[in-house]
Amino acid sequence: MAEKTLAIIKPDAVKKRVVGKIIQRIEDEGFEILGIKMIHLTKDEARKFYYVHKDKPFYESLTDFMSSGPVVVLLLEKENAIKHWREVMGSTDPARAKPGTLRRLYGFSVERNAVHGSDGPETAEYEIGFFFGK
Ligand code: DAT
Ligand code: MG
Repeated sequence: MAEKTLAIIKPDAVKKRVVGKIIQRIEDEGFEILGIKMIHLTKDEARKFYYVHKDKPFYESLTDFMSSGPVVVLLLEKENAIKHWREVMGSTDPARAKPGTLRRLYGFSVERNAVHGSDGPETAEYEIGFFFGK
């Protein structure tokens, strides 16, 4: 069954000029791009998007980073899109991510890790609605 997920190319990857490489990988992995846009999140929007992490010690730093420059948000569709996209991204910490994964290739640190992906069906629904509406 086709499933949707939300991907973000984070400010560090945009600054590194690897947007094209990441989008090429998305297509090579068989995802259909149903929506794509570049936006610069405000601090408040970043806070809202990462609300589930509001009590974490890295919340302020993370939302500063995510509002520090433009990001590219993508609505992706594919069989098992959520799990597949998380596999392509790799572990949260680029140093621990498997070779060939996007975070290993382009991430810099646990915080500046190049890409985001929804972690489950409910999160995907919330995150897709957040950027693309219903
Ligand atoms: P993921 O993005 O792999 O789903 P997460 O949902 O646990 O990871 O965290 C969201 C983001 O928050 C993550 O991409 C980077 C940042 N983050 C997570 N753990 C962190 C930590 N220990 N220190 C700094 N930033 C962290
Ligand atoms: Mg997460």
